[in-house]
Amino acid sequence: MTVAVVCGGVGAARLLRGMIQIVPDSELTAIANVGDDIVLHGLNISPDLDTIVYTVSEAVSAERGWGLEGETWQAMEALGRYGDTNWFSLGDKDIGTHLYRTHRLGEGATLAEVTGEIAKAWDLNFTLLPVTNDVVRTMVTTADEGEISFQDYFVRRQHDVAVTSVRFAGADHCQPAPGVLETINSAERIVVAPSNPAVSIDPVLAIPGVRDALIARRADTVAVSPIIGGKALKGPADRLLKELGREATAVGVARWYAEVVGTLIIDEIDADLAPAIEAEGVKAVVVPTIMKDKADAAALARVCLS
Ligand code: FO1
Repeated sequence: MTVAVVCGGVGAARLLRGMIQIVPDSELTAIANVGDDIVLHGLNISPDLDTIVYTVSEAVSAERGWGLEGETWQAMEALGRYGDTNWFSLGDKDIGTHLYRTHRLGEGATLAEVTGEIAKAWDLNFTLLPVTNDVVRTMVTTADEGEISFQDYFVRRQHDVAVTSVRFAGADHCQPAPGVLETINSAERIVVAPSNPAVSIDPVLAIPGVRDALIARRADTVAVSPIIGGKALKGPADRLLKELGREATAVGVARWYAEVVGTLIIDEIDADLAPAIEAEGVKAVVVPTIMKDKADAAALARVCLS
């Protein structure tokens, strides 16, 4: 079965770790968010793409969920000496990925081309596509400090500030990367990963043509709720949904996605919310959704395709 997975970072990477166990590489395409991307120290950093590569290749830091296992931080310490930005931690090994990406983009390669090269170098053989080769930046308006960049919000402020709105700067001028719309149009199943709807999936949908392509495929599109028992497993999705005036429950997620998703997979703990989800016109499927290991991820991936 050909499968397209619409991805943010950590939750998506964990689901993909299951997908690769049951979907042949040639039939699997991940379409990933690049709204979190940032240029720091002259380096092009694409956190969600790298989290996917490192997680699926079993190299990710288990403790952090991003970056590489067994990192050292000497380059960051050296930057600290010069008083340069060091709130965004780049591990010594991870920096190699950013150096390579920056070098290849400087040579004129597209982000999709470089991403393919990076994935291959980590022995990944499924297709990993940034949603666009162009620049889109997730921007967060805070109650107290005005608009700040996503990483400024997420890492520097540890997502511990009140948010009043989110926008995707530049999205209107972006084109989907080659293959993105074709994949959405032709995949037999489309899966929206358990990523943050407001800041990980919405920037993918904001690229012109992507939302409409998904609307046309709604019947074949399933999402996995990133909210379990009213809480996000990781990150600020629950808090953000509330601050943006939504319900921080699986029902709130169903409402958020109702236009593009025909089925929502929710955790057993939320079984009693199934009727309210179906009242939104979204079919609810109740299963265990917490991915503690590869076997859990494969089981959830199987449900997504069933
Ligand atoms: N997350 C943090 O909480 N602190 C960091 O210093 C940090 C550095 C970092 C470097 C490279 C990378 O690929 C990811 C990094 N992340 C860090 C994670 C990243 O900010 C978030 O996971 C995503 O952008 C949200 O999906």
